[in-house]
Amino acid sequence: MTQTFPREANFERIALDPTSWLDYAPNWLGTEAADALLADLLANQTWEARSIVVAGREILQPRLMSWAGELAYKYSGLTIEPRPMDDTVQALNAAVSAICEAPFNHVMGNLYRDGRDKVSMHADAEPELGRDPVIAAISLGSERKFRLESKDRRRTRKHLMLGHGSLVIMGGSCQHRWRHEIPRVNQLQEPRVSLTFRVLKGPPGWRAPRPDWAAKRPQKTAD
Ligand SMILES: O=C(O)CCC(=O)C(=O)O
Repeated sequence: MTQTFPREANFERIALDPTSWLDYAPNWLGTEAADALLADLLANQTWEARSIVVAGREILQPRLMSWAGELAYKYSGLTIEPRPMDDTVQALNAAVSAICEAPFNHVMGNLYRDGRDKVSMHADAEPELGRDPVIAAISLGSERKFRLESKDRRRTRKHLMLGHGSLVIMGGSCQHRWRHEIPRVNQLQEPRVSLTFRVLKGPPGWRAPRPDWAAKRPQKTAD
C-alpha cells in the first residue's frame, strides 16, 4: 500500500539575508514513516551513476541519482529525460507541493552511498526554473551537513544539519544569491537519500517571456 504523507509541517525560518531564507521542518516525518520511505526508495527507485560536464570535462557525479517528471531537465551538460513518477513519489510530490503551495513537476533523488559521496557547491539557477524558484528537499538516512555560501564578495557561510525525515525549503533569492553543497564526510558508512522538488516551467531551452514593456523601446528620435 502506498504511504501517505503529512500535508503540513512545523517550520523554523532561517534567514540568510533580507530576501533569501530556508524553512526547515526537522521532524516532518516521524522516524517510523521515514524508515519505511527510505526502504521503499532504496528498493524501488532506479539509482544511476550519471556524468556531468565540469570545465569542459566529463566527470561521474559522486553520488547516484534517480528522477521523475513530465519534462526533461538539463543541468551541467546533463539532460535527464522525462520519466513517470511511481505511486510513492507521486504521493510525496502531492504532499510537498501542498505544503509549499508550488506545483512541483520534477523530483530528483540523490543517493549518497556513504560519506565519500557529495554534491559540490552550486545553485539551482537554470533558466527553466524561472526567477527565485522554490526548491524543497526531503532527507532520509544519515544526517549530513548542508552548507551554504553567499555569491557576493563576502562569501558568507552558513550551515544546517539535515536529519532523517526532515523537509527543507530554499526560498526567496536563495538560488540567485547563495550556493549550496553537501560536503564529503570522512568515515561515514551509512547512506543518505534526498529527494528534491522543482517546478520546471518548460523543457530545456525554455526562457521566461520578455515582458511587453521590454519590447516597446522608443524609436530613436532627436532628443
Ligand atoms: O541532497 C541534498 O539535500 C541537496 C541536493 C542538491 O543540492 C540538489 O539536488 O541540487
